[in-house]
Amino acid sequence: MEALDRVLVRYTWFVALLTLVGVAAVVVQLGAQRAQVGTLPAPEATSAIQRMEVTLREFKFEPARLEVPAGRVVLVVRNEGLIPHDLSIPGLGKKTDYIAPKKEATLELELRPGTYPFECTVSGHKEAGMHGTLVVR
Ligand SMILES: [Cu+2]
Repeated sequence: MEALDRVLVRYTWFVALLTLVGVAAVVVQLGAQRAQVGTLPAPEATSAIQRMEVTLREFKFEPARLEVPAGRVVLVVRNEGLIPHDLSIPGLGKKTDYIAPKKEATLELELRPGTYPFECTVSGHKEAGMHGTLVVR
């Protein structure tokens, strides 16, 4: 019987040791998670990217004049017309794909101060009024 007691005591110690190791692992993991949360980018870093919207219709851009400070801009281009259109800014070498009615596209722009004309490249649309000006301050 004495031998069995000794085995039980040893087993109890073993279980206690395993439990301690387990608790220590959880504590280390929680600490690591907190450290990760601490390294998330500050909100100011993302708010520096401007967002601008322009709507396409037959045959105009709304608004036709866009003004924005220099820097990074995401231009959201939404087609509220009845046929496909696009938005091209030749001075920046940027252009959306043709956008189907009720769909939108985005252009990510890195803008320097200046004046950049934009237009729809579908044949005849620019002449019909689909052109505008992007002014970067
Ligand atoms: Cu068009």
